Amino acid sequence: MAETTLPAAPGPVGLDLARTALLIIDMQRDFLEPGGFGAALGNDVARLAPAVPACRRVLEAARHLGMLVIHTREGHRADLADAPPAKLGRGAPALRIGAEGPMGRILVRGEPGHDIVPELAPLPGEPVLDKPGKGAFYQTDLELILRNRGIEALLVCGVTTEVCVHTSVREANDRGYRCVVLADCCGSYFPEFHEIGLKMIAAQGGIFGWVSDSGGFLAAIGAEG
Ligand code: TIU
Repeated sequence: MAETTLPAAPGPVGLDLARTALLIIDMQRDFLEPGGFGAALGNDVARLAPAVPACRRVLEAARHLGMLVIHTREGHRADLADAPPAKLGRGAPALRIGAEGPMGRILVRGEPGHDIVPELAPLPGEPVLDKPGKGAFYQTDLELILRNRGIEALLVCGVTTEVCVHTSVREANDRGYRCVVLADCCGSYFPEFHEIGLKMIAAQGGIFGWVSDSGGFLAAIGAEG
C-alpha cells in the first residue's frame, strides 16, 4: 500500500494507507431504518440513507487495498447495566432504550435493530466494536487495536455527523490520530448540523481534522472519480 494525498479542507492531507484505518461509525439499523432508536427520538431516518452507498464504495475500495476496516455499533447490554441512568431516562417510556420496538429492544446488543445495515455488513476479520457511548474510544479497545496495527490516521464515515462521528473524531484527535472525515459517507437527521459539523472540524486550520469525500478518496487511490 502506497502513500497518497487526498483533496480535503482545510488543505490536502497525505496518508500512508498501510497506517490508515477506515472507521465506520454506527451504520446500524437502529439509526438508519424506521422503528429504531433514531426514529424513537423523533427523527426522519431517510435523511441518513445517502450515506449508505457512499460508505459502500469506500468500504469496497478499502477492502481491495487491504486497509484495516473497523466497524462500531452503539448499544447496550440486555440488562442495561452499562447504560447511564441519565441516558436511559430520556424520551417517552415506550420508546426508550431497552423498550420493545419493531426491530427488537431499542439500542440493545444482539437485537435486529442493533445490526449493521446489510450493505455494510462486516466481513470476518474486520473488528466490530460495541460501544456504550457516543465516542468510539470510550470503554472500547479501539486504541489498543489501532496501536497494535501501527495506525496513525483514520478515514471516518458513519452516523450521525454531529453526534457519534464528531465525538469519535474529537477523541481520536486528542490521542494523536489524524482524522479525515468523508462528508458524503456521513449523515445527520439535521442537514444543517451535518454541514456545520463538518465545517467545525476543518475550521481554524483543521482544528481537529480534515474533511474530504468519497470521490476524493477513490480518485486519490485510482479507484474512480
Ligand atoms: N441521535 C443521534 O444523532 N445519534 C446518536 O444517538 N448516536 C450516533 O450518532 N451514533
